[in-house]
Amino acid sequence: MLKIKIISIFPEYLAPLKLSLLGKAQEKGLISINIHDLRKHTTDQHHSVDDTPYGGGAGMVMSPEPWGLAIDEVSNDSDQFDLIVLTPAGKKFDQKMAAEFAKKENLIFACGRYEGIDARVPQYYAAQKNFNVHEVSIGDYVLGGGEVATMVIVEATARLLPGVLGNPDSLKEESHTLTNKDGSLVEYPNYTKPASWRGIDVPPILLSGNHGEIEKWRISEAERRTQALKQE
Ligand code: JET
Repeated sequence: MLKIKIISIFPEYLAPLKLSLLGKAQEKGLISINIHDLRKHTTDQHHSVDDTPYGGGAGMVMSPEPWGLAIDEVSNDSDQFDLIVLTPAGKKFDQKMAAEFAKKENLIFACGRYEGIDARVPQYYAAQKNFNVHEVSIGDYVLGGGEVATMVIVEATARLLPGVLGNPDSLKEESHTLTNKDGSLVEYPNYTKPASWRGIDVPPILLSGNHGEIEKWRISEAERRTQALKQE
């Protein structure tokens, strides 16, 4: 079973992880998701999690102490842990990375806020022999914090685990259609009944029953769409 721990100063922000596909997967015992409040690991009067940046500049930086205590609490010395730090400066998340995360035993997500987490936190855990540290971005934009990015990665990862999807053929289908020879994402257009809707007909080839020709048409449509996206 994949065990996921998420550390955040806004644990309620992650409530949607109890719903739908991920909620069912937890009920079935296929994954566990535990959310931890960073503020519980503060030791000062005001429960502060941030401080002014060394070297000056605007904004605040998250202090290393609560992060160290929180990560130590959700880990141990005997198991292997992958620590995922969400940051716009990280490696871009994709389907391949989701498949790698889906093979792991223990994932810990660190949701930073403000101007970010003290850089010694990922550095420290990267030096621990039972930790792999991944600085990951979900795209080139800045979020208020890592919570939404964490939900994206958890959802994309969990649906790849055996038993999580109701219809496992959907995954097989994806592995054929999602990636072309350049490794970029492609999708063909989908249609269902009625055959004619508001004057628009479903492409007749899809009603022909000729599965060879349908497959060829879908591949060419997917390639056409991928090309069109590349034009910008
Ligand atoms: C993000 C992820 O904005 C994103 O991530 C959340 C975030 C916001 C502000 C600071 C921050 O710091 C992380 C850090 O790591 C060492 O300091 C993270 C945008 N695309 N993907």
